[in-house]
Amino acid sequence: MHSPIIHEVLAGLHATPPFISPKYFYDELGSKLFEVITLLDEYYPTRVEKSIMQLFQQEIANAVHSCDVLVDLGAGNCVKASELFDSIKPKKYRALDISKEFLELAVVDLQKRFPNIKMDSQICDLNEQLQLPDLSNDRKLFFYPGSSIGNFDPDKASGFLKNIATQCDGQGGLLIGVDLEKNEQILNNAYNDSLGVTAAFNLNVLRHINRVIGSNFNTSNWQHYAKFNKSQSRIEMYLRAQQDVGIVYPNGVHHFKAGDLIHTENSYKYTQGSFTEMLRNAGFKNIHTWTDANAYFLVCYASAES
Ligand code: AVI
Repeated sequence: MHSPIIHEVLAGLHATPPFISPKYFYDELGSKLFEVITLLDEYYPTRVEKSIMQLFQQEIANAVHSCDVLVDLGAGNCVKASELFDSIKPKKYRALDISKEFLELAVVDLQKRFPNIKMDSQICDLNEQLQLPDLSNDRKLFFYPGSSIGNFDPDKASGFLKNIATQCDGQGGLLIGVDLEKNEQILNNAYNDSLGVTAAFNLNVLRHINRVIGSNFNTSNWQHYAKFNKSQSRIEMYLRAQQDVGIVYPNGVHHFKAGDLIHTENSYKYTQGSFTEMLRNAGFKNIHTWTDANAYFLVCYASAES
């Protein structure tokens, strides 16, 4: 019998079309590769989001008003949240992420720089129901930057936002960054960078899967493929088999033909209107929005208070 995790991964590989959950991108190397992606010329979201956060720092702080605890959903290296500390002045900081080693090191480092903010970390998979031990009475500012919301399908994204609105329990809110629809070439370039870092990030998922299920994927047999799907308004990322391959795992083998695709990620792009409507439908009462001069990216503060 396979463990539930192995079972889940194998079910994805045997599905039509085959898929691997994007959560498997973020092992130690994958988290580092993602950090490098955020520095690439073509990958504008991180840079543009940062410029919006800086330009409107005071307006954002005024909208947020006060914050007992900053709950960082998908903290990564915690840099983005730390850039809010001076203006938002949280009393506590809770960093959530799926990648344990990476997160714990980042929080230890951050605590040294900000000794007056109480900090802790929580390993969690945001695909599962969110639980926040010990924070039930605190006024929370949820922070979900980087357009990670775009990696959920819209139904799942709605459910996630509803869950956050419920956790706010009538106080505090959500500060969130969302990538906007734009020229297709700019979108395609952002996921097909000239240094091949996104390709390495995508291929690395196979190394992670080998460790998780004991398979023998060879990254040199696979190629990165990413393209904007206009009708769904999303970047789709795949790994394409370059030749016929048989993947061996304990108790089985799975054959892929040359040209077969494994789907690894969707990255949905929203319009300002479609996203703010989603926030309202989730139960948030007041929505503040900020964008850049090119309208590439949107930052929203969705307040749970009327
Ligand atoms: C984490 N997430 C918002 C990134 C995105 O743009 O969808 C992940 C990524 N995939 C390829 N490049 C970056």
